[in-house]
Amino acid sequence: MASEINVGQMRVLVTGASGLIGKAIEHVVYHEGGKRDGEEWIFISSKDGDLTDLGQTKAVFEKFRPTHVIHLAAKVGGLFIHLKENLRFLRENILINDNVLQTAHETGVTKVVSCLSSCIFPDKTTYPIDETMIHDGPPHESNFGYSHAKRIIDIQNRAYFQQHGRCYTSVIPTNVFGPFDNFTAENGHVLSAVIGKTYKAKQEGTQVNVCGTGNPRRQFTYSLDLGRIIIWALREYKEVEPIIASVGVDEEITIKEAVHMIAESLDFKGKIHYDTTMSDGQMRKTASNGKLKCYLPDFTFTPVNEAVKMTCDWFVANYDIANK
Ligand code: NAP
Ligand code: GFB
Repeated sequence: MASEINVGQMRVLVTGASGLIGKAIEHVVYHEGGKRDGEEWIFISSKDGDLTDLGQTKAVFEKFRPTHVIHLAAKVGGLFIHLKENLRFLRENILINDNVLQTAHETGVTKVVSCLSSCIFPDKTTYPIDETMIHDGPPHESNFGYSHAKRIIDIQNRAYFQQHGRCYTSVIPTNVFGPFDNFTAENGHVLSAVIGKTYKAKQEGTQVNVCGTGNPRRQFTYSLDLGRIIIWALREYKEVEPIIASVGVDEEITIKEAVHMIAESLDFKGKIHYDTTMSDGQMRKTASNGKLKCYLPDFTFTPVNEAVKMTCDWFVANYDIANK
């Protein structure tokens, strides 16, 4: 399925722009020359309107009148908040996505790029996973609420194309990290949570407690790299079907390797303790970026150790404003 897109005068609304990926897109647009002539970019957060509420969503679209939308707004978090709040992840994300996509359609938005996640793929599968496999079996139990809500975006995109010819599409990131992440121990994803915990342990001269065995494997993608890909997708990617936006399968590392990169970046010399009573979550979800590489053969990802170092440096330099 491919649709014609009219790129020229664009008023781009970025929902969820105060978060990790929104901040990365804002950086690319304003500090890497990402903004082109004829483009206007609008970055909004929940302060501009609660997108779980249809009336507030309509008011946001009436106020900003976008022609294009990058839809990032979502209830997001690491493994441990998912384990506690599957229902909330399911309901809030279903509401946000339905309100945004339907309002975009009703107000004539030409293109929407939404974010899925590699955790939504079937848990029992063959590797590497690719874009054709999203609906092939149940997702991992730890985040089934979020995963089903995200899968429905893909169904909605196909339905908006079938019934209305809309080019509403999605990208599928793997684990993302970078400046402006959620560094809290309770709700953060692994890299940001462990950065926050390691920094604190260094200040207090204590050990770092890492959850689980450290054996699960993840593909970690730097938020700035993802921001560049999402902007490309908004302008150039014409398929309704999703595209995996991630470092390649060869870049996959264990949690333990990631923790060691953090310790090195923060110059932490203390003890690292693995609490094996805590969940490992999904052991792997290795995803192929082969489709992306066909479209963008020259795209280079920031090596994970360099990106971890830059994120640690950002955290230390911005400790006062970081969400920790
Ligand atoms: P994030 O840092 O948690 O930011 C979430 C954003 O959504 C914030 O701007 C937040 O606004 C907004 N938001 C939440 N609830 C809202 C509501 N009811 N109404 C309006 N806005 C609301 O998330 P992120 O990591 O940047 O993720 C962006 C997108 O990428 C999400 O769709 C996520 O599912 C997807 N994704 C993320 C990862 C990852 O590893 N982080 C991986 C794969 C996919 P406030 O700041 O005002 O609350
Ligand atoms: O990033 P994360 O929370 O989520 O990573 P997922 C979880 C993995 O890191 C598990 C280990 O193996 C944990 O045992 N881990 C170690 C920690 N220490 C910590 C810690 O302090 N905090 C956290 N959070 N983990 C998420 C999904 O899965 O992937 C989301 O739940 C989202 O839906 C995201 O899509 C991209 O990679 O397991």
